[in-house]
Amino acid sequence: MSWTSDWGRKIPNLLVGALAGIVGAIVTALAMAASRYWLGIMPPPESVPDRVAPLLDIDTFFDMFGTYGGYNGLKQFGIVSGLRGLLTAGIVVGVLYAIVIESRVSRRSTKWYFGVSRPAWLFLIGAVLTVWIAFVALLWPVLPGNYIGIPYSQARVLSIVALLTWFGLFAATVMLVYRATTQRAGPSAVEGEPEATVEEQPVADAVSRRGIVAAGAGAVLVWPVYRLIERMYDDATFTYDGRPYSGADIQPITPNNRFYTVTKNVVDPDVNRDRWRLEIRGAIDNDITLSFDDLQDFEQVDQESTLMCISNRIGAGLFSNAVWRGVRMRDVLMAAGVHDDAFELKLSGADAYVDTFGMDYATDENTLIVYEMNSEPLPRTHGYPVRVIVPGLFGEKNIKWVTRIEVVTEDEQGFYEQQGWGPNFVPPTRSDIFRPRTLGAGQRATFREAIPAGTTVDLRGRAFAADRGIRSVEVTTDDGETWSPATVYYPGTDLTWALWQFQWVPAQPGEYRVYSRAVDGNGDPQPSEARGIIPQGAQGYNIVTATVV
Ligand SMILES: Nc1nc2c(c(=O)[nH]1)N[C@H]1C(S)=C(S)[C@@H](COP(=O)(O)O)O[C@H]1N2
Ligand SMILES: [Mo]
Repeated sequence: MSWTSDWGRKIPNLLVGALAGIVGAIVTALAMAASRYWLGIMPPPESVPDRVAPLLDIDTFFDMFGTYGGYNGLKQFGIVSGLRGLLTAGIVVGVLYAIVIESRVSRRSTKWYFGVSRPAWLFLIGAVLTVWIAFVALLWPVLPGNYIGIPYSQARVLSIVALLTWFGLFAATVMLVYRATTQRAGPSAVEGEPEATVEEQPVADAVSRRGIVAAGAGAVLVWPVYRLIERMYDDATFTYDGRPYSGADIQPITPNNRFYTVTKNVVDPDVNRDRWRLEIRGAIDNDITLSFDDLQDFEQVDQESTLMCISNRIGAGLFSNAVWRGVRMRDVLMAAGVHDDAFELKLSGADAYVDTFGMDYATDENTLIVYEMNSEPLPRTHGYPVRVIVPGLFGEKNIKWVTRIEVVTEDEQGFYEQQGWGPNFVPPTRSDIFRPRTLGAGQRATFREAIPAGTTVDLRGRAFAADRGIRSVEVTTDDGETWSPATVYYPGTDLTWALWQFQWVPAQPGEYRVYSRAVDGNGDPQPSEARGIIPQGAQGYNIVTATVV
């Protein structure tokens, strides 16, 4: 009976193929984790979800938050699916490899290196090249990401080489594990021997023994993979992504360790400042590449300005205020010589996050490239060593860990804009109440504690109008029947929030609806109509229900 028609003996080979694939996947996972950890290269379980996230529309994106447990749950789901996908792909390729190498054609064909047949070699080479090219094409926009801050143009090459190395390593492992496990003793393995002799080898025992060794080796490698992933997990953004600055003790300037944080990353960049470069490219006369020291050649400015996320609900804390130190974007652009057909800036971070803003903002004197926050080097989580601050636009546009600024001549879309956020990224004027302590947001907030009638309540809140400034704030305690001026005790500047205060003495027990309205520096009142955060940010009153007893 011919071997190839005997399924009873074929199945062990398929199992060996699957085993080789699993070991290949584990070895590859180890290589990927090590490259990510030490070289900052984004591996597919991270880069594929990152590439796909902007392609989802906002509703799907938020539905997935619901399904997987918020942004953090979704990020974990992405990584876990990636690892599962790697394992599945490993098994599929391993089994296909077994089918190819054990085929009649393969057994009859000449052997190439390592005594492995030509068809088997061609299968692996073809698979590696196909998958590599497909990944380079799919991941093209995120390939310049590098979490230790290797400059943008080098990072793309590095990522492409890494993909080939990982896939090549996978194929080599499959080949070697398969070969070691199935290698037959005696002359039958030698090229040119008649096939018949192969059938006579009692291979089953040897196969199972070597298979156990290979499985053991694979299992042992799971440990370092696990340890590396665990170390990165400790470093992950899960503990702080989405952290608001809220509470009854809000200060004019947010301390760095309480500044709100939003990041798309599972593990944020940890940029090496000496290696870091800022590349200015695109529709300019002179390409410029700035080191951290080079930045200091431009005039240094200090600027207090407030940053707010587009998904900050009314009354919620995804906004904060700091004093930033850096240089003006327009000074750097001046040195580069921007062409007349410039349309907007396309900015990229070390994490391959991309966003854009128009030349009006790019050349505004308030748009900065900053390296200090409240007199300290930028914290890692806020963009160390350098980020962009663009007052007047939502937080999304303030690129952290910035590595590249490209002047483009056509409209391009950023990470979140692709999902359908915007197109207007100018925050509407808003105000809210943070003291006494409140629960909930928007129109459904309440004071946590009941208020005794006749006592003086020290109402405090924030008001923010992007780069338009706050002219005044009024308060109502009777659901808009009457409005009284609040005292703005911290006016800030046109670029910051203002903090206000109002002494309220409720005379009678009952339920009250308390809220504020701000007027911006242009004299325009804050919009009264409620609007959700999708797609252009929330607006409306922060209506707090007070129970007076
Ligand atoms: N490189 C990079 N920049 C980024 C982001 C990011 O994920 N990566 N998130 C953006 C978003 S959505 C917001 S709201 C702000 C938050 O900045 P912060 O964490 O310093 O408050 O950074 C923006 N810049
Ligand atoms: Mo954001």
